[in-house]
Amino acid sequence: MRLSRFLLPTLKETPSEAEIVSHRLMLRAGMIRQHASGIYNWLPLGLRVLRKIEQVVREEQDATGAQEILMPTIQSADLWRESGRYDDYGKEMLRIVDRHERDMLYGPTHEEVATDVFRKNVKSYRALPQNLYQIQWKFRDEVRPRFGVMRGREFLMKDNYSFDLTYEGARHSYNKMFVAYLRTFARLGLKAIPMAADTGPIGGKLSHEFIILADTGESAVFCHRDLLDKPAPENVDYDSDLQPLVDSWTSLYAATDEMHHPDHGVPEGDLVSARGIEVGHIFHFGTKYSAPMGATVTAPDGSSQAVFMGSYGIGVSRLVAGIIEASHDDNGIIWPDGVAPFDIGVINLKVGDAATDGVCADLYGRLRAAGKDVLFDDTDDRAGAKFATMDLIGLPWQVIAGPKGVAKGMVELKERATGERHELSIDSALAKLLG
Ligand code: P5A
Repeated sequence: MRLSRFLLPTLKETPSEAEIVSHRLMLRAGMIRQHASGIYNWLPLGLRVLRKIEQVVREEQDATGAQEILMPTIQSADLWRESGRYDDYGKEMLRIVDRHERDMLYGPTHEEVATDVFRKNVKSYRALPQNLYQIQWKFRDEVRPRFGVMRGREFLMKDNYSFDLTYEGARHSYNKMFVAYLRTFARLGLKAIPMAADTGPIGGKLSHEFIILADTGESAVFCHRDLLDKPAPENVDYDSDLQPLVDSWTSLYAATDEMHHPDHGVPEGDLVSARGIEVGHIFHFGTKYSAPMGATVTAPDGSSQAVFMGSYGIGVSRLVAGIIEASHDDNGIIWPDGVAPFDIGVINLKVGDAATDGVCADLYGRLRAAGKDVLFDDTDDRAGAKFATMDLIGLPWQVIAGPKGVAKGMVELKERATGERHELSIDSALAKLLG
């Protein structure tokens, strides 16, 4: 992509409405623009990051055997009357009346719709277990939308719904998601800690929140220090018994302040007290929805049985902000590999100089031919402004070409995370970037 053609409305000044660093940087880097309170436009740079995160989430879900579907954003209120949540959900639910005076709503979550899909399409225990997921927009009319996409009213969530014949089966489905979440957040460059959690309006008794530690986090959290350097599991066999692996995490104390209790048993020096951002939340709630909504299957003994269910959420749009909170410096964002909007920025320091133009065009072409996402700064801005923009938007690598270096056959390669710059021959720079 040529920067001269790319919609990248960066801001030099710090926007006054943004209280936390991720919100400031998302506005300054031209990733998002507010449409209304808690509702945002995603501009090209922001959407690229959102899509990259979605893809990591999707790959880790697919690896567990979960199947992707897409449910509607607008739902019928009747389903929520069946589950008994229509009146309970309160003012966070955006209620809509259609032209036929039917009560509708913009989905804040999809337990009812998923249960309805299941009950209409699965009749026998033989089809179990099932785990269906989607990546879909939600709307919650939050009292205090704030911090940009961190607490929006409209936000993107990955949500799954699992269906099992037995409690033990449901526990395995829960454990699969527990492990998949550890892997997903690690791939996004985040250290997310599972913590015993309150179930709120989703319900059930068993629940974990996945929390990343950040000073700007909305909740106070407490955990055993050993959780901070516990590595995420690799090479997982999702058909094996995952309970020992899950226990190795949950046996170390971790709780959000609602669940924190004074007799936690952790020696004082080992207890970390910090602030955190909730990036995921998993629930097991048994037959809370399947029983009232009649989501039953025929069991092996011929009886009709309500299925055991769980639901599992990841805040995909919140993660964009969460990753920035965890990875930035005074100059801007530092994207971890795998979520960066482009892999490499190519900077032409002297547009119009034939030799420099030629080297840049060559680099741009060869990097793209090798499958890299490249942002090519072909504008005639000052060098200082170009460097500032590239640092602000945080691409992992920058290749800088100017007439002096080009005359010697050299370019500069800068790694955003370390700030290290090296002068290299064009071929060595390419080898390093493609190696
Ligand atoms: C689980 C999947 C649920 O809604 N039903 C379907 C369950 N859980 S949850 O904890 O309420 O939300 C899941 C994740 O969504 C993110 N999230 C938000 N992100 C941005 N703005 C919001 N207002 C918001 N509310 C929730 C969180 O990451 C949460 O863990």
